Amino acid sequence: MSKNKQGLFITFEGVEGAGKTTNIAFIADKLQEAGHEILLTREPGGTTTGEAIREILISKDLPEMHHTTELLLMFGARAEHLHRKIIPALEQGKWVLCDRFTDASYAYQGAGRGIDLNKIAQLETFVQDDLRPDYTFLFDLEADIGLARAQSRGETDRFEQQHIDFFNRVRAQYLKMAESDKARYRIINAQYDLETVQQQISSVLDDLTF
Ligand code: Z5A
Repeated sequence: MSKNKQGLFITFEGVEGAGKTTNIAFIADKLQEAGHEILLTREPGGTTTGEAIREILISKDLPEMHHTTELLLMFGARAEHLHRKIIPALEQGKWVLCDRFTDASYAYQGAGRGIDLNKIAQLETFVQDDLRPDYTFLFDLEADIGLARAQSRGETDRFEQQHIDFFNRVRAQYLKMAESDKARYRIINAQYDLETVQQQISSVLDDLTF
């Protein structure tokens, strides 16, 4: 998809409340200190159109959405994000740190909603061609602990209202993907306190020879 990719594409995944948002900021600071130019972004969202699609996706005020619609909206926002933001940044040599990406579609729409993973793979190829993250940090913790952390912040969104079984399937799918692609995935045990989690992150960053 991009023959001129010079930067690195790093994504962050996990069940809700796992600490992605908190720790991406920590990682961005470390990488900037090391002299890298960073683009910090998120999915669904990242562009004006993508953020508008995000509002539809997380809204509790709209009628129940068909699972196929949800999947296609995720990939619609992703196409916009890739072409307008991610690919241009990678071509400029920036390191793109993205809070969730296509692995979330496999975990939530695939394992969570029950959509055939092969259909998601077809969309992945259609929208991304051969572009895949270079590295993915999986913040792993038991789904009920993550949900409790997320809920302690206040109002829940449409996804956070799902049954715990849904999030257990999401977590299992993430762990399966991490197991099958050890070169790309780095698993962070996110059940510990923030300081311990950030020690793990620092050691992964050191290993990746940043
Ligand atoms: N989604 C999808 O279905 N398909 C897709 O393809 C994509 C997304 C791309 C919105 O994503 C929804 O979109 C998401 C999946 C779906 N479902 N939901 N909900 P999102 O990434 O914006 O939403 P999120 O996963 O819910 O983010 P989050 O709840 O903000 O989680 P987080 O970023 O991993 O956690 P955090 O905000 O950093 O931390 C949560 C709280 O825990 C906060 O108060 C922290 O201070 C606290 N925290 C963090 N770390 C710790 C530790 N170590 N100990 C104690 N407390 C901690």
